[in-house]
Amino acid sequence: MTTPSAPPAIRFRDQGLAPVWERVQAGQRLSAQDGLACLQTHDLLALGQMADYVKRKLWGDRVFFVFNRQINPTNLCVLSCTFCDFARKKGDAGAYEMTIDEILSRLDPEMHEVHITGGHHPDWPLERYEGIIRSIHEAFPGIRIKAWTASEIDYFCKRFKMTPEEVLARMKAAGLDSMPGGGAEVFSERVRSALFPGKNTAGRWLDIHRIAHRMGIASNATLLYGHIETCEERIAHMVLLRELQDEAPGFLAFIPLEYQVGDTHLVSRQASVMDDLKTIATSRLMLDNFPHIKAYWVMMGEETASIALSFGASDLDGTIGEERIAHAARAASPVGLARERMLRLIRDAGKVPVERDALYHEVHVYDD
Ligand code: V47
Repeated sequence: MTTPSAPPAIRFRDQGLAPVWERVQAGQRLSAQDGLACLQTHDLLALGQMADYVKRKLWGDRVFFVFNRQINPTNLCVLSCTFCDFARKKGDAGAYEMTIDEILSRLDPEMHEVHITGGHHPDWPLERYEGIIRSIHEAFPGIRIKAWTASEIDYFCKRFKMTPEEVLARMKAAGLDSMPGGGAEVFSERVRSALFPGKNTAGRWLDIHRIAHRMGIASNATLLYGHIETCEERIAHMVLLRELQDEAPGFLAFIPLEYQVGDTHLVSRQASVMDDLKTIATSRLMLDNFPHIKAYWVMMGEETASIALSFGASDLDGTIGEERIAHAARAASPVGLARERMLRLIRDAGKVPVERDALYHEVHVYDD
């Protein structure tokens, strides 16, 4: 927490936002109706000022990032989600499986996080997934391991006839520190049955994160937006996450993931920069119990992510190294960024870069 800054004098073009601002200044929780007013407004600058006020109260000018590596151990997947360009079936061109040695060769002891997620492999045993965590933990004890989405945990439970508690206890004993926020997509039965009918329900995703938090495993939460979902569904998703965070705290960051059109073409064009910034700002205002909102540069692009740092975002994710999920859908961003480029993105936005680990422990403040 930093010293609260005085609320800015906001000139509203959309007077519908004025009562929202009253509530934000009074520190009151926003309703779903308020969230909709934010997401649907054309008064982007007023919305951004409100979200920036909340972000500054929490973190001042500081913006977090991590020197990390993303590992996607396989793209073989039993699911057939219609938004995904990454998954392959056995024998498909481009299908791959990484060995543990290949995974270890991508890591460097200077890193502070490895983010691991991949396809739901048709026949890897649990020991293979557990072995990935254990081998990394043994070879690089200083790297914090953020691995397996709730979707993957749900898949392990079904395949190996185990409870989430049993699977998570095995992973934790092997060296798991936290869980990424993927697999949440949009908490809407309508969208689930249209786009990812084989995947976990919203209730199951939330249950697994509840269990993880109670076991002392921190996690993140995502929202896949910019396809067939409605504004109401985006807001309902945020409300469910906020309720879970009240009940079983443990979320570190919320990450809106901009759908990459790629070859799946659920819609004809990518979400606009306006939509990206409104989603970031609205989530900062709605998720009053989440420490961080992450501007994921891989999917929204570096330029929009840098602007998002003045619209409520307090985290840029990391250097990543070799991202494959968004790039399978032809994301225009680079596959990784050097630490110096992260620093420049944050400084160009007039912010102070803070390097962190996966659990948001500070590693270095670049305030010189
Ligand atoms: O769950 C798949 C999404 C997610 C596409 O926790 C797509 O710190 C856009 O969860 N366009 C995996 N998105 C990535 C993820 C993530 C990313 C960054 C940080 C964190 C974190 C988590 O990627 C999947 C799915 O929602 N996805 N295909 C696509 N075409």
